[in-house]
Amino acid sequence: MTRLSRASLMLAIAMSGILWMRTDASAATPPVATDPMLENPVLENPVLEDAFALPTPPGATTAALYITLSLPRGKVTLTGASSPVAQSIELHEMQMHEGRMHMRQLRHLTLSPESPLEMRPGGGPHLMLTGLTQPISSGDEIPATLHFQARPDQQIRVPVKDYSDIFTP
Ligand SMILES: [Cu+2]
Repeated sequence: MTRLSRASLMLAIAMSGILWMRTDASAATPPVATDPMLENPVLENPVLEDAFALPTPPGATTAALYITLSLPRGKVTLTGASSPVAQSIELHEMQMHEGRMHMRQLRHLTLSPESPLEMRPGGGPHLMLTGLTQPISSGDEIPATLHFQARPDQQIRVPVKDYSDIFTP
């Protein structure tokens, strides 16, 4: 390589650097709607609705808590819950197995726009308050916190309904 061509190569590299910097700087201007960056999923928080708990029979130390979680976009994982009125809140799922209802503990529950988490009595997922520090009666309101993966905690106040409000004849 001659001295001249090396110099022109260096110039070309320098020029390309300037061009690249210009391109980079223009990328910092507000992106247009077709920018693929805008189509990246945004970390949205789940929408919480219809939370309620059921009263405990005398002497019971557990209570079920139901809530509907939905999400406009993306995916979110419920990793747990806590409440000052219970030692812990477990994620449970009711499943029919050989003709009998079984309850098993889950580590987490994932929801997406296509599959919201609709907790209802009588089957499927629910939250189980265990080690209740006090009995739960209809008309009470239980404070609780839901924990999510890569999302902030969400505080909820859960009304305790009466069985007759839930199980209509
Ligand atoms: Cu349960």
